[in-house]
Amino acid sequence: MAFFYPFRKSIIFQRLSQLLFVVLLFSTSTRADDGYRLWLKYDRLTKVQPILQNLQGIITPSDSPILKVAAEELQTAIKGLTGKTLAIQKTANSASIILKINPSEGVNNEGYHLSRSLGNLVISAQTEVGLLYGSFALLREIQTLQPLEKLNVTSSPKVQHRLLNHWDNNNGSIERGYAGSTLWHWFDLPDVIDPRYRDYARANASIGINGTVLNNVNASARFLTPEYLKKVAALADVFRPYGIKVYLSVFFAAPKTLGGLKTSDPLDPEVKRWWAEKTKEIYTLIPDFGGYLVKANSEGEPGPQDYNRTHADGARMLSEALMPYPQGVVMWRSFVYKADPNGDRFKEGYEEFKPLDGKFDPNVLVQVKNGPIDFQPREPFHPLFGAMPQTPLVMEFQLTQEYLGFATHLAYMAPLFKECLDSDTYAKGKGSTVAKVIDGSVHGYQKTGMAGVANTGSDRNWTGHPMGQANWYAFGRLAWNYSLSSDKIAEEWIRLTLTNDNKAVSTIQDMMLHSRETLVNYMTPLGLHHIMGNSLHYGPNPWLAKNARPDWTSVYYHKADEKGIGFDRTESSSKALGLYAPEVQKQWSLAACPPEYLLWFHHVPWTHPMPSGRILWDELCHRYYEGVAGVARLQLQWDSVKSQIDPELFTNVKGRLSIQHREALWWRDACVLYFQTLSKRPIPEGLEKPTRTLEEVKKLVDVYQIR
Ligand code: BDP
Repeated sequence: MAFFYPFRKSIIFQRLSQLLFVVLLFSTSTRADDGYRLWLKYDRLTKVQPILQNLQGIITPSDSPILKVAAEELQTAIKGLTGKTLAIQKTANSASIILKINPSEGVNNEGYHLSRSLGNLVISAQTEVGLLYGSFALLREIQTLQPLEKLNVTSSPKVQHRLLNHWDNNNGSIERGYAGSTLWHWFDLPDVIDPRYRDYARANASIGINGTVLNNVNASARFLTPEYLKKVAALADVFRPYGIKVYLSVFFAAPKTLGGLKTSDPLDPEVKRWWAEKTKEIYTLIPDFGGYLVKANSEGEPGPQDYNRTHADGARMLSEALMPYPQGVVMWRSFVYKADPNGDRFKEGYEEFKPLDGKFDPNVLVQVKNGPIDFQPREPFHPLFGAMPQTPLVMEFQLTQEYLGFATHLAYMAPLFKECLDSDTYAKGKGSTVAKVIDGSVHGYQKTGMAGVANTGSDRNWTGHPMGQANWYAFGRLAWNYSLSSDKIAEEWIRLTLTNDNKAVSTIQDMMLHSRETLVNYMTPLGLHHIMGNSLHYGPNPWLAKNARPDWTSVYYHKADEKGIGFDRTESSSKALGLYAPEVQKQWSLAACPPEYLLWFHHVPWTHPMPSGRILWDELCHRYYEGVAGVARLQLQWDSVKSQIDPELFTNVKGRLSIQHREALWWRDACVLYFQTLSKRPIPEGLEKPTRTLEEVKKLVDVYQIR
């Protein structure tokens, strides 16, 4: 026995170490996913298609910075996905991924064509940047398990300027940012280049975003100092090989505050000279600088009206400074509104900008928020779309969830974006959708653009809520091609980011597709809007009646009284509905208005009959309750996919959903109990009564408002 003992011991030792190895192996293969890699994970495929197995090389026509980036991305991705290292070469002698410039390829200057030729996968485009986009598109095909044998994809972006707008400040904070602080380390730049800048550029290029406005629209003049311009130039250098241009938001009064001039009057020759010189200084450092974004005479920002000039005069001052640089544009925002207790904020952007149509230079685009008020969970499309035939309009969406539960609530926003883009303006008859206004096909705009206010920040997973990444992804995909459907984009994102398991994919897709409507139900159903927490814009606050401005209260918007609820925007009151084409007016008239938009346009009695057969009050209650039930369903669905999701990511989303459920109840109780003080009607039968009083719910809001 004694003889065998050491032997047995060594067997046990061997077995133990084998076990340890397996445990280690297992724990690395299920290593927690912190979300940093976004939709560019490139984890090993469980089944590798034969055509991929046979690949040997990547053929690229040159090693220019853009093609180097494209080839290296392909190389890294294929290595991760299949385990094979492909050699980057100039000529093909075996099955390869071939990058090919073809000046007569039937795509536009950023488009691409993907095909298979024998054992090769071919990416062809008219330009290098087209090849870069094609490379990412090919990887998307591979990652989402599309059959490569049949590869034949042609795609060109429909919109030219596809931009993220960062509302980032030079002190590191982000206005309305919920995912940490700014990505840009202003104090370290230009000497220290955070590798994350490159990953940011990769992520954007992979979805076709080609520009980034680095700083807040409430801009600091500091970004125009020589010291900061060097930092901006350093970022531009990192982004350039990814086809991304940098832009800056500018502070209108900079000639005075930074330049020491007596005025910032846009017609003053000294002021014009100052901007011309500043612009020249920028282009010396950044030859492909994209241009300026301007918020003027809005929410206290200075602007041309301080000098009795118009927005067109202000824009001209900058467009003239940019004239020598053909790629530079001015994006002038239309988000303006006055503090008029008797007015209707809905109309103000329209009333100021419509008369200026035709008065802007050709290198100016007017940037319009998707809706007339402010990034609400649901808004009708902005009436300026379709009303500015001579002025290119940039669409501005908000990806950061200022009014949609910050980074805590799950709200997949592609359906919100699509709802606006697919709306018909009837500007030139049926089919003149907002999307077709934006892409220039309705009015023949020469310049086109779409902007998304970014939801990114320094959080390791970029967007705080892991599923918030899908909104960044969806924005890029829709800016490239607004015809894509919300469910197709969701499926892509899930397969790239979370799992390729078919059952889990369809469950998560269903969650995503219902999430926004669920949120509308528990926050602002039936066309209610802007009834959230004061200034913070979080949580319910429908009773808010006093503030620095009337249009910063809730009662201004819901106008609930003992008779009924809703903002009458018809002929008999604010007349805002009259800003739309007659066909649109008809579709939102009281007789035809879908319930989703009812209280946007009409003040209706609590007993108003609804299509469901209920009276309005009962319908309102039902929607609030349905919102809470919807979140409970999201929770169950998420629990059901647990085995297919990385544990860290699963727990993160699960925790956020449980907050969302608690807060949906908070919204429901707050709104139902408050509106009940006016409607004086019971909670409909079949719905359990809130277990707390209105006073108790009001206290919750107070806690959130403490600064
Ligand atoms: C509002 C935000 C505010 C922004 C403003 C804007 O509350 O922080 O500065 O929009 O878009 O939604 O200019």
